[in-house]
Amino acid sequence: MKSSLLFAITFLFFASGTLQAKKYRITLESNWNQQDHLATPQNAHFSPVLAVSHDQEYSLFQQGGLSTPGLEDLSELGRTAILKVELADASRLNQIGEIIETKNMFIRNQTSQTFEVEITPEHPYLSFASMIAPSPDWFVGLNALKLFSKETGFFSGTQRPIDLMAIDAGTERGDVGGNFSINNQANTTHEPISTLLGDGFHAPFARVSIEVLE
Ligand SMILES: [Ca+2]
Ligand SMILES: [Ca+2]
Repeated sequence: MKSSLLFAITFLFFASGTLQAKKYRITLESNWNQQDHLATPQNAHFSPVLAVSHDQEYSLFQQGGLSTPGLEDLSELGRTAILKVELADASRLNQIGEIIETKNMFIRNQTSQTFEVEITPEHPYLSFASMIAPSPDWFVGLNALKLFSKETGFFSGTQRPIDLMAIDAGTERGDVGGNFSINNQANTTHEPISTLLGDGFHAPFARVSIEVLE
């Protein structure tokens, strides 16, 4: 009796220990090329990635939804300051786990980058965004990829690379394939966030793969 109770306590201790957190390595690889995307400007780059682990209340972006001022500024100019204020607000509501920010990735001399994000049962989702730069208001990103669930635990192993198509933040005009310019007219009212279609948008701009770190 005594030993089985001890076993139960020990088991619970280890079970909860493994439930606490896991680190994931995220690899973002550029696929931006002249042939698929009609042009690769001299300064073609992906702006600093802003990545977060979060709960189900928080949303960095959602297809069909409207951009927040923070996502607008990231998508149009690659800036993260406003988004970080929004994240600080969400943090106060305990919606945010970890926040990671990388550096610009100029595709002439760097075509992939990695960063690590910690996932916990409390903040089981991964989201990130990075501007396709220069562009009117286009970005690549992931919205709420679930890496932990109560039923199956932490995602383990390696996620096959996910294609990241160009997403329109809906805040600026000029959404024509090959228009890699930041000088475009604003949309007077924001349009829903949507994947860009047509010439220059058929192929992913980047791919992301995710692997658990033991
Ligand atoms: Ca747009
Ligand atoms: Ca704007």
